Amino acid sequence: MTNEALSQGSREQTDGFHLVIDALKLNDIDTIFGLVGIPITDLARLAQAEGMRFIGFRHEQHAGNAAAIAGYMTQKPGICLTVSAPGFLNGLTALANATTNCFPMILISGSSEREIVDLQQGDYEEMDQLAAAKPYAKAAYRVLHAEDIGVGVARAIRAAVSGRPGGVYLDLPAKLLAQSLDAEQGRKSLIKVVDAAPRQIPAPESVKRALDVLKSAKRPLILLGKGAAYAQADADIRAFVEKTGIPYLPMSMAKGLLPDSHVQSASAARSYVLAEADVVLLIGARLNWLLAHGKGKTWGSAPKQFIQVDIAPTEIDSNVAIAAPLIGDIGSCVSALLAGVDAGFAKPSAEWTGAIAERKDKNLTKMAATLALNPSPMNFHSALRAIRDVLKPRPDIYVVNEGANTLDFARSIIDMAEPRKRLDSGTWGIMGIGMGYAIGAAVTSGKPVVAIEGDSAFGFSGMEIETICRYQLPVCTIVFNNNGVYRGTDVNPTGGKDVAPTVFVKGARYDKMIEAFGGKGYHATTPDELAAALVEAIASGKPALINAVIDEAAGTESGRLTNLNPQLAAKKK
Ligand code: ADP
Ligand code: TPW
Repeated sequence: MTNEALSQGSREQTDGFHLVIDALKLNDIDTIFGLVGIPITDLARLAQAEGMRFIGFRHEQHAGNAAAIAGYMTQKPGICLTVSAPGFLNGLTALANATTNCFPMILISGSSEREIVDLQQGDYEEMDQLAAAKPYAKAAYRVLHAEDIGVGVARAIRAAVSGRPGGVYLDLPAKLLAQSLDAEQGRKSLIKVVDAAPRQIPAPESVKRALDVLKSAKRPLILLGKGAAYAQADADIRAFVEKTGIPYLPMSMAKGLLPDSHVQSASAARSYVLAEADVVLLIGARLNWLLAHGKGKTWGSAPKQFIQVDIAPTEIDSNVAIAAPLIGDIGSCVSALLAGVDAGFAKPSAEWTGAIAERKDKNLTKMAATLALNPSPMNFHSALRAIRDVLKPRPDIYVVNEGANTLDFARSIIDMAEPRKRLDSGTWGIMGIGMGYAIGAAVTSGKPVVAIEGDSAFGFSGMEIETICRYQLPVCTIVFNNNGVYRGTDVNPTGGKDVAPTVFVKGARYDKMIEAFGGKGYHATTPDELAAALVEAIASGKPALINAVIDEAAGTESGRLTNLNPQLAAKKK
């Protein structure tokens, strides 16, 4: 061997595996949520060896949901790592959900041999993952050469968090991970992303137009969406709401941005304010199905003008005409609006705020009476009253929530007092986010999590209670057990052996499931038992599951969304 070859051989080498981890770490990413297998097992091992946290799941969808919610909480992309084809597809649901909800995450999947995949020659877990990811992701990239890993990771980070946040797919073929490269050259190829989500300052004329429309209002209303919560402009948003004195409505994940007990919250008079407002200022909320597309009966007959603050210009006019679009990041837009609230800005009339207060009082009194009842078996209201009372002095606790009735009732009964603490089914009304979000929130924050789950909703991610036990996370899951999807009372009209499509095993003991993994199970049949179990579970800081037995006849089909079910147009003879 020549001297030159010797010195070449002794030069430090790196490889694709190391470069991926180095690139993530260089960008302050410290956690990977994933599930191992060919070709990424060593990537997970290496991440751990290099000081990152690797949280292993039982199904990729939940790893992806954990990554997405970590992204929402931190404004840094959450990372989900999966194997090829089936693992990738399992993670893709979470990626699509993240994109739909505007949460920044990166799905990194190993993939098979490009040459074989592209000629469709039948490789192990063969699939054109890049093509499959594209329609469901904000962006999708594939890296073929080790020296491009730095660029690939940098582009993925920037695409995930800049502008409207979303899910990004990064395809890493097996061959890439094993490629070796001179270590120095490798180091130089990495990119530390500078100002990944730059501020986007709104145009002054747009700010003026928005303020002019707002000043013209007789019955103004502010709608806060989860984009406003994501933006972490909490102090300015609160200052703007309070300085203007305008009543506001939080969308479900914006609850807590201002405490739900705030005097200006119009939540308890929601239908009234949506119908009666004449100028509506949307901050980080889309006029999608959750807001009846900004039209129809929900919005009343009086003419309405919308002002919309959003980072995505194409969101404007998506459903109805927007009189004053304000494009920019919410922090910059709200601070510009706040600066424009001068002495000449009149607070809303006492007639408007008084009418809202009257409705609120009436509705809250009615709700209090319903909540005070103690039916046996428990219903959604009495169970949620118990949970509400335990959570009230603990605003630091994260609340994860999914189901139909369980979601709808918990959203209105459980008050939130801190921003970004309520994590739920979001834009799609998806079932299956429960344990993934709970794990993501607990791992990211180190804070306790209470997951309030319909029994059907829980089933989608229930196996992840093993993950919760394995990492000893402070997560208490409460399963609202009413024996089925929505309720448990349907019968098979044929009298046949199969139960009705909505019905589960009656009297299931979900609490026994967690005991299999060393967690603490509770069986609660009354609000007192439920409250006692929850107090103990939270105090322990350990994994727990409460099987809360709810009247199987309580609740309605699809909860609040009964009207979205298409009706049978014809009856078969
Ligand atoms: P909700 O479901 O709570 O009504 P949506 O998810 O429908 O909220 O809307 C969130 C909106 O917020 C999206 O249109 C998104 O583009 C926008 N958004 C997200 N982050 C920011 C930000 N930092 N600045 C401005 N707009 C943002
Ligand atoms: C991925 C459809 C909406 S709500 C729901 C289903 C199956 C469960 C309702 O029963 P649960 O709640 O959880 O017991 P409750 O409080 O009414 O008793 N698949 C996906 N997402 C959705 N939304 C569905 C199916 C659905």
